[in-house]
Amino acid sequence: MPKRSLFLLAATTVLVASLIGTSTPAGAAPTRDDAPIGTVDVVIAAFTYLPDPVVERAGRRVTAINVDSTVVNAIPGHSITANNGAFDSGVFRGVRSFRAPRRPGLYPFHCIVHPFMRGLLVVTR
Ligand SMILES: [Cu+2]
Repeated sequence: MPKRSLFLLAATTVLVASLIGTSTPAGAAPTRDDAPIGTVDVVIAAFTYLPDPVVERAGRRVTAINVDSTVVNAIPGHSITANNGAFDSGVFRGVRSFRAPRRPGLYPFHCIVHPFMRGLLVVTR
């Protein structure tokens, strides 16, 4: 892995940890469905979807953060688009949410801007 990717991964990890850390009061059990703003299910960094695969329960909200595309760089937004059309985040910068399919199964997805970006959403009951 190139040094730059490692840096981005480390920076992303810190970012996600701080987001999750501030979204859940101490001692409270997090509930994914009623997740407050700040809970992230998918991170897009260095043209990679993390984690791989993404796992979510049927019909739940999937929240993604794109840390690649900022106002100070020229990287266009990314999308999380199901290969079979079951969901589509649309192209976005920053944070975007969409609904996981209601039918459990394996949903390969890609970025419509960068077709080489591939991921898998595992939808559970
Ligand atoms: Cu992309």
